[in-house]
Amino acid sequence: MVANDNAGCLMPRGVWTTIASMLAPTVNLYRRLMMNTVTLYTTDTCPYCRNAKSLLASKGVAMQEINVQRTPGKLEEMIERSGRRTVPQIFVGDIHIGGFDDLAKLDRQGGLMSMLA
Ligand SMILES: N[C@@H](CCC(=O)N[C@@H](CS)C(=O)NCC(=O)O)C(=O)O
Repeated sequence: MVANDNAGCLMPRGVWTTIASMLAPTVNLYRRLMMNTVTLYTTDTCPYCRNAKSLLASKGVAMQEINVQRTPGKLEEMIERSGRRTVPQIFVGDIHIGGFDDLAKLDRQGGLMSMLA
């Protein structure tokens, strides 16, 4: 019996390779965007949140803001992801930066823009 080197596939191997290479640029772009996405957990009244947003905006950094007061479940998510209860909590991709003080320190040390480059 001849070995079937396409075992388990419905199409010849070359077709899958072609599809994978066509999708690769999109997948890489998506991965890069997700890695660099800045997420801030905030509340409406928090001055540290305002400071963090101003700092990021002054650097031209796009951010995703999650208001933990207005969005059910998000306070719990923030605490789970960061281990902290104060706002803001800031992430670059999945990397936890911390609060505003931590963000400002990272920026002073030149680390923020290099994380986002
Ligand atoms: N050092 C922190 C201070 C953050 C902070 O104190 N946030 C206040 C709101 S502006 C807070 O979450 N207070 C609630 C608490 O302390 O439990 C930072 O820079 O982010």
